Amino acid sequence: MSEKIGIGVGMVGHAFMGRVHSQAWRSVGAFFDLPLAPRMAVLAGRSRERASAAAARLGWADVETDWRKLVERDDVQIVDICTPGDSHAEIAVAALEAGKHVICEKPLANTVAEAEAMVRAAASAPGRSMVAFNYRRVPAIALARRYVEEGRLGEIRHVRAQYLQDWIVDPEFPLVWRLRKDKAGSGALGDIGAHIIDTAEYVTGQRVVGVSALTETFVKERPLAEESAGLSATGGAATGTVTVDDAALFIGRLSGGALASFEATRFATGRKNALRIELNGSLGSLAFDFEAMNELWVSEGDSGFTRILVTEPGHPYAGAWWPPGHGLGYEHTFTHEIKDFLEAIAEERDPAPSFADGLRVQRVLAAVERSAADASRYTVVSEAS
Ligand code: SOE
Repeated sequence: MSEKIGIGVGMVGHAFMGRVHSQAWRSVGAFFDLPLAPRMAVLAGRSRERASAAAARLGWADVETDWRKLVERDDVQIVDICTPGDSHAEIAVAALEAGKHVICEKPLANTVAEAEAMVRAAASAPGRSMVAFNYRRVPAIALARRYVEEGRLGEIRHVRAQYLQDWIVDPEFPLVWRLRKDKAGSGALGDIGAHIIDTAEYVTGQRVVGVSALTETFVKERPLAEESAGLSATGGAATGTVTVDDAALFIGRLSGGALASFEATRFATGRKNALRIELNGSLGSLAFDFEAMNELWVSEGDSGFTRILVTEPGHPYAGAWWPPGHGLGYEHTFTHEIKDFLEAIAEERDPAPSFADGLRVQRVLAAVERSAADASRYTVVSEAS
């Protein structure tokens, strides 16, 4: 085994994304033979008590209560941003200017202007930067891309992408930060729609070049959140206004000529984390659903769909883990992301998806919002009663 060079990591935020990133930093070196050995140097969170408890539980050596202190530390070479979108740009730009490598949760920022500032900072900084679209690192999705690259589907005509969740169907579910425009930028659109835009672009190798959209906020008032952890929360009697979309539907054209449809909703009762994509090409089709994430369905010729269990040693990432058929979970996608990020740093090349890729997705999100807000793009058939 080659000699490992240590690299210090500082992570900002320790909620759902912080927990899953910690798991990736902890386990990546045990499963992948990497040139760099990450050291979990410091975790930043505003409350010392809560950050210290999280650091002890998740494996971080030290704690800061101000992310600026973390960014300045000499034992930190990588800054991992796991905060809501309203702080991404400020932290990322400061970290890049301090010469650090940066990995940042999605969507890259809350606005196109912030994302552009991040891309500018990344372009002039020595550090490498990556936006954390983890679903690219699902073995079945990486295999789907391989099939498209090999030409096995022929010319791609249709892309059908959906991201379906149901965790806010209950109108009494509180107004957590993901339902506030000032914190999250947008709702289902940016939180999960961003993932399917990136997944569609990644798998097809094509860019979204135009969209037409509808968005809706079904529940407009919710109890204010008192406590929240991950996607669970409790609220009180006071209520507040939901300032983001609950669902976003849009159609689009891709740069290679494919027609695409996208649906992002947190109101798909019964669907928990159904990131789905189907591609139809001139020679074949592919279908994937994250709720059965170890499977890829493929149709070549006129065979109809058959299932591939994506757990063979030759499948992307799979060989590092368990024997065939034993399967991976959500957390592994983050381990793969960290592995790819560390390899890019060691090889002095830009990782993918880059901040520029994140900016492209941000521009699609903004175009969807513009389209949905433009009544002239919507043809009324009859007035809703
Ligand atoms: C909530 O919708 C959420 O946690 C997203 O924020 C994540 O990006 C997605 O992976 C799972 O769902």
